[in-house]
Amino acid sequence: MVRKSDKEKTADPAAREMLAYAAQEGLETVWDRLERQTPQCRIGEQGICCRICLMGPCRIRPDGKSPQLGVCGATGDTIVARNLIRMVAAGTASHSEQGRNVALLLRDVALGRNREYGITDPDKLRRVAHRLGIKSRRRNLKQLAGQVAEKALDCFSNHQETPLPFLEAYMPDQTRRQFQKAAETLEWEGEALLPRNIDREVVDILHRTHYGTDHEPKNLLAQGVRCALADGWGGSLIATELQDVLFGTPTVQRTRANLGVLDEAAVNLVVHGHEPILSEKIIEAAKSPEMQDLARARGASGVNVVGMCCTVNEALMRQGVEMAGNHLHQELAIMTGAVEALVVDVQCIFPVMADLARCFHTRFITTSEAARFPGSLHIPLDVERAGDIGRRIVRTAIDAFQERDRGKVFIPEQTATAQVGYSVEEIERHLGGRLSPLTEALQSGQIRGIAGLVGCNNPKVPQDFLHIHLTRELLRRNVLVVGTGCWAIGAAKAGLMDPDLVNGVPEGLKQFCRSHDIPPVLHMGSCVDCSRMLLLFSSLAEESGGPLGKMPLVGAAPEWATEKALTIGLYLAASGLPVHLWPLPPVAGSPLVGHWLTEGMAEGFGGYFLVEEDPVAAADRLVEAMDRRRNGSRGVLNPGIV
Ligand code: SF4
Ligand code: MSK
Repeated sequence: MVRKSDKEKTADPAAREMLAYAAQEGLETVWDRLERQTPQCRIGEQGICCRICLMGPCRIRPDGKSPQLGVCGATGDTIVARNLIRMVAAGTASHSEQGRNVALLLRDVALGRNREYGITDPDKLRRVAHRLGIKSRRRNLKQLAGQVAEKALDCFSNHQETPLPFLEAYMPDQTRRQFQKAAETLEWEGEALLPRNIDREVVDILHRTHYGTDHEPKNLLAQGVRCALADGWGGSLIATELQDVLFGTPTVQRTRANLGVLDEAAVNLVVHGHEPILSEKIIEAAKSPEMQDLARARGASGVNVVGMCCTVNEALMRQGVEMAGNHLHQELAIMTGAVEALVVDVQCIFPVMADLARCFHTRFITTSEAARFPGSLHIPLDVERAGDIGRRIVRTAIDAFQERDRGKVFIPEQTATAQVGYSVEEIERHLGGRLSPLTEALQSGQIRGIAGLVGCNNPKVPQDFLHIHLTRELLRRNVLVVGTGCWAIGAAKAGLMDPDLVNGVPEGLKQFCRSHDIPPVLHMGSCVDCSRMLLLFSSLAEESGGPLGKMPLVGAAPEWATEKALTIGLYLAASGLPVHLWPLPPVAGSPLVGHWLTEGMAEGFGGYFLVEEDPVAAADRLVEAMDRRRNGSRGVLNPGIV
């Protein structure tokens, strides 16, 4: 067992304070559990174990000694490729369920079955309809919403041919042609790499990875790409676009980040997970005079709704809700003793939260039938009574306030100011209604490139360390940084989204940001909003008349932890971007798969993965890739994922 110091666990001073407090109080954290799991299984780390059938489980020896085949004869290459694309299927499914739920809600609003929600952004609805080829003239908003929702729902199961309707409507022609060329290198024909429908691509992976089916690693990986594209140009894109229609397209908001946003005097309600459908109603209820009065009657100063992970990324982009933290802050927030309710929807929620909440007065409230936890208080979201549910949840938090043990309250003071809310529309608005100033700045070299950063925290990496240092190193090299997810919260906590940061960046970037009144680090939203980055990048490529793979654009998922982050990385790399990852994905057991993800992808798609632990070296490699693209060559730089 390797013991890490608090400094090795997190780069966040508020988290360090909480870790010291947790140790003093005897409270366990994710870092303690990781220590007890260390050293982790080397065979699992390398992706060479298989549990697909009951003749197994099988494992391949990493040292080349026997056994080198599973009981059925599967090789390490097949096993690694199968395991990897099963992760991609799970990532696609997770984002896409969010998209499906939003599409179903929009359909019900359009049909008048749901009166709890409405169309907050009619202009966005018209823009989406226009993209989808739906004529808006002489149609009222609800008719239009109904047709958009049906088109979105078609992407899930009805549409059986290539490509799915949202991809058809949104993907620029030259990006589409890029995939035809890539298909040839994989011996797939025409547009076969473009997804047919989202559900089908997930099912296809589960089918072809079933015992005794597809054993050709490259064929398996090609299906992984097709499924990841169903996420980027399907499920995630649908979630982003339709959430904007229902809840509003993000605009610039000022907010604050870190545990100091918890208010000792108030009822603190933390929303956590990914979906905005319920959190919008909770925020609405908490702001109501009725709930604020009730809180004051119970001795609190009011109700303070803050959030974690991507639920807060959604809420802050539209309402300026403050960020209590990212993935590894979830336990720490409860340990402050000042949280009356932690309300979760889906994904990235530790299963231990119910037990931890019981050590305090905190109500751990689950709301999704897809995400139940033993020991939680379950208040299911019924979208037809969402207002009532929101009020019930806020009332539950207010009731818990009286049970708060004042002696157990310990809130670190740290907060940082952040300016957030950069949808593609908002970026365009700052650039005078078009993206051409950004394209020109890239072409002239005023800005060296754009990096899209995504992803999680992972206790194997000091929390936020890579997020902060890779971002700083990229800025230092005159790169505009955009991003989403827990990276965005980590960057905000570290002050990297403070608009004053512009004063410290190189001249070209500084002048560009100042003349367009944007900061050099742009918060573009939640995990599903990586689709905003995909749209931004492909629009820039379209404007400049070349494929994405020739633009000085890169991606990175430092500190990634989830299957969703891998899927995002794969659709960005398949779209033509060099994508940095750390930690190493579970592919070290197959040099063939490692080679395909680097040189193989570079040859077929233009994009590829690079793996690097050191933020300075990662920034160097990403910037070198940008420069090479600017100079017309897009070869792989220092390939070698393994
Ligand atoms: Fe073993 Fe093959 Fe079954 Fe996998 S599919 S568990 S390698 S026998
Ligand atoms: S919440 S997927 S830990 S970014 Fe979207 Fe954070 Fe990663 Fe979950």
